[in-house]
Amino acid sequence: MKRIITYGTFDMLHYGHINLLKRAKEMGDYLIVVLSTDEFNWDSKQKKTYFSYEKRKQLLEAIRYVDLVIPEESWDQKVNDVTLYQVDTFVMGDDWRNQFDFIQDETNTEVVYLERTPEISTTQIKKDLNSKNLVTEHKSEM
Ligand code: C2G
Repeated sequence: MKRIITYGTFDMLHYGHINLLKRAKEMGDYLIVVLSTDEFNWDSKQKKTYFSYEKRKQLLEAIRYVDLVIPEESWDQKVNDVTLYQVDTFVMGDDWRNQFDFIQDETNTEVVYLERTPEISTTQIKKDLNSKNLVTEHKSEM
């Protein structure tokens, strides 16, 4: 059984995330998603997520491509994770290109970067929602 692993926050789940998870699963038989905890997001990524870890985990576990969701609590757990779970391939979007090549050097796990889905991001969704609110607020005052 070919085991794949990927990491992320997956806040406000969108089709860019789904495209990544679909392609990652197509590379093997079993996909592990290592999901950033609320504490890790805040302490290490300065990210305030809209959904809590439990809600983001629930969403991911409902996706047909995902076989297991475990917590990401530190930047430094990846080598242990791929060893413990006997992972064949580590997959990330190419916004992370070269950032995790050390995993290939230190373990038997292949590292693959997949092209990001353009235009969509959680940050963009938040920006668009804010700008639309401004427009609707303006209209309601007219
Ligand atoms: N992604 C994508 N296309 C998008 C948006 C995201 O392919 N339009 C991919 C990212 O490249 C990443 C995954 O979806 O591989 C999850 O994205 P985020 O939730 O933004 O994850 P990130 O904050 O980059 O955290 O230790 C690694 C970190 O946990 C990664």
